[in-house]
Amino acid sequence: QSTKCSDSVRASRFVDKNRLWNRHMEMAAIGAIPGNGVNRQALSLEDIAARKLLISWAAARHYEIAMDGIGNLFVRRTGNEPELAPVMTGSHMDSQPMGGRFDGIYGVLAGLEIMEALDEAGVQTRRPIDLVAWTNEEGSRFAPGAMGSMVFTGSRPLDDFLGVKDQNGITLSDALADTIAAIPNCASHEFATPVAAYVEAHIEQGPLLEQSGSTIGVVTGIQGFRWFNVEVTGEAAHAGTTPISLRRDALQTAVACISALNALIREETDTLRFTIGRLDVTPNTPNTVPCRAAFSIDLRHPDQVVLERVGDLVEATCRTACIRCAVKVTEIATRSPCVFNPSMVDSVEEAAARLGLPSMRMPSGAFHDALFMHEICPTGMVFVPCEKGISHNPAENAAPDDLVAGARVLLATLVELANA
Ligand code: HGY
Ligand code: MN
Ligand code: MN
Ligand code: MN
Repeated sequence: QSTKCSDSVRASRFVDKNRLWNRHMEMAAIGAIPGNGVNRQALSLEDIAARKLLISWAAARHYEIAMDGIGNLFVRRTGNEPELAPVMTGSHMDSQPMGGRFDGIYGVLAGLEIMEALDEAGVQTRRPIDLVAWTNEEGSRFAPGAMGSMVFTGSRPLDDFLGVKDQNGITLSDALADTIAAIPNCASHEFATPVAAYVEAHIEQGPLLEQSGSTIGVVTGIQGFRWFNVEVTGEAAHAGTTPISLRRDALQTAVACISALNALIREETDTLRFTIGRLDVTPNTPNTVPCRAAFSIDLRHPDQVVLERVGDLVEATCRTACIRCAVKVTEIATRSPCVFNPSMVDSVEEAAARLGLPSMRMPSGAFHDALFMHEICPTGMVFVPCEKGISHNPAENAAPDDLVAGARVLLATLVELANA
């Protein structure tokens, strides 16, 4: 083994299981909800508190801290050749409104943990190592998700998102300004700075790893997705006096659209993922015929051809189902499936092998910021199991031993890349 390689195995022993677990519990106390869950939505007071906590830990180690124009938070552990492009790791700290204690935050805390382990092992790397906490990966408050990594990588301009409103009518621009103001004296970070390689650690959010008995998921790629908003406009009317034949009932039309879409989806194989997670009704009272109904569509598949074919049928299907209303279908985000660079997949697999950890290759059903980082640099992911594959649910759970194993693989992978 090269000295660097044995360095990474030796340093991986400094990854501290208790420190990693206790930090998860400290973070989980921010926005805690019943059932061991968290509600820490993007750019909320809870997100700001989590950012401040992360900064306090990073500042204690004298790492450099910076934030870019969409609030992505960067922590740098410098290298012997600081002018070189860094290797980067990270994930997100924002959660679903009924989220779990590990989705996203694990990748951020594992990234911080490996930096501290390298300090304690006295290991320096050629390249700097950057940790990033991406803004708004979930897209639950401000849709779509992965805004931070989309803007950083240049996939979408910041201007596309500044006017997006949450359900209380607050714009992303205002929430972002409040977040940046709450974290003063933060150095600024540019978009699209060079990155030598990116590796993200994440819980699998599915059952395959746990079922297989492997500890480490060597992620081979991420399926593609298309997000749509469907807005139906009808006419408000009195529930008691208006005959059915005269109604322009937006909710009835939305229900008709949804059943037509379900009929379309039933023709497809079960590898297609189709979710209507949000339905807003206006005025949302029992005795007024709804004048507006809007619903979300989250469509995913590993094959771009299927994603295009089915996604392209959404608008026509809704139009046909319409009953005397206006229907507006907007595609708010899309990303083709990605297959990670084979050398990155090998790096993660070899790191797990060097550490004697059982691993299996697998695709990701969930999207991650890695899906966008893949566009600008060699990218890989390390999965660890989560209990029964439950995620986006307060019951989401992971075992301390698995979390530390994933962090050790992350360390060993990043050290190799940072010395390449
Ligand atoms: O929706 C996703 O795939 C991610 O968990 N936000
Ligand atoms: Mn996530
Ligand atoms: Mn998620
Ligand atoms: Mn993610």
